[in-house]
Amino acid sequence: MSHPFESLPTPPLDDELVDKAFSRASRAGRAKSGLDAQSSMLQTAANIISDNLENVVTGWPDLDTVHPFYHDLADAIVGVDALRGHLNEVGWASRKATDIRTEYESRLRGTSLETTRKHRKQAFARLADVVEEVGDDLEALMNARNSLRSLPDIRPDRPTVVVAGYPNVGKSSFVNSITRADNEAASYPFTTTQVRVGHVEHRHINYQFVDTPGLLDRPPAERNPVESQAVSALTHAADTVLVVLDPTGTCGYPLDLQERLLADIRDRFDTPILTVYNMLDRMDEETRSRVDGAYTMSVATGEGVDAVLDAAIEAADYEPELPVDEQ
Ligand SMILES: Nc1nc2c(ncn2[C@@H]2O[C@H](COP(=O)(O)OP(=O)(O)OP(=O)(O)O)[C@@H](O)[C@H]2O)c(=O)[nH]1
Ligand SMILES: [Mg+2]
Repeated sequence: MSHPFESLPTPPLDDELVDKAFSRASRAGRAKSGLDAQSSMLQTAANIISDNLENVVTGWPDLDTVHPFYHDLADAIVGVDALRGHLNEVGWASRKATDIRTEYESRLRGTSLETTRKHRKQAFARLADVVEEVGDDLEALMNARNSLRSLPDIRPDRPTVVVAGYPNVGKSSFVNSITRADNEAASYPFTTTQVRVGHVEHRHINYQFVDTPGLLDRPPAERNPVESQAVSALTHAADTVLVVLDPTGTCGYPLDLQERLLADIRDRFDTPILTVYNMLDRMDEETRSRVDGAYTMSVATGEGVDAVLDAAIEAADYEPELPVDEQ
């Protein structure tokens, strides 16, 4: 498993679940006769409803204990409080189905077949109501599942370099040039561009480089609440932030704007921040002297790229945790 929301089960919709429960129940009923048939129908229908609803709830990871990166990400995408609310409702409905079964089981006992059948029908109507009551919750959980299952595979416990900077400064070019060809590209539901996660192997440790189009590429004030929450998620995953700047203006943004973003990122992250001036191949003498002493590179020619990579890996400074309890 790669991330905690990857294998969420598909919740049934309310109509589907009621149909399934009642058709299994009538099959179970046909195998018996008289009072036994009615009681078997009740048990089957209630159990199917109760079990299926319970499986919906247990299929979700515990939102209190998932890594804060995934917690904040889920919050950005679907809202954790809303999610909790839907799961609580479905859990309630599962228990309610069992309660209805218990309640009617005792009523079915020792009555005439006609009364038994009447009670059983009443029980079915109440079961259907209970499921219908959580129909909206099931639908919301279905949507949440669809939004969360195909997230980019970022493992927050691994050393992670978040690559930030204005659009067109060369973030993706850098990540592509240093990482394996099989980089995973995936979309977050809140960015229009694709998030890429590149992997670099260094001394048997896998470092993740996360490209962040649409998130860390402009002033915080221009981010909507969902994007801000996603940035918050990134603060839990990042071990260092590499801010790429283009001092030549090729990207279309003046350097002072880009440097303001750098200051914002320093405020937001309490990890080491590494800055690199890209487009070295396009810098004139004046620009070169302006950035003298800082990291510079040209992704286009490859100059300086390895040094930046080494610096990023060192800044991420990953020390594998030693097992505390060796037995
Ligand atoms: N001359 C020159 N061009 C570069 C360099 N690095 C990147 N480019 C070019 O700049 C353009 C933008 O590069 P990208 O890597 O797409 O920039 P980005 O930061 O990922 O942009 P967004 O994804 O829009 O945020 C591309 O056409 C690159 O080929 C460089 O060092 N020198
Ligand atoms: Mg890009």
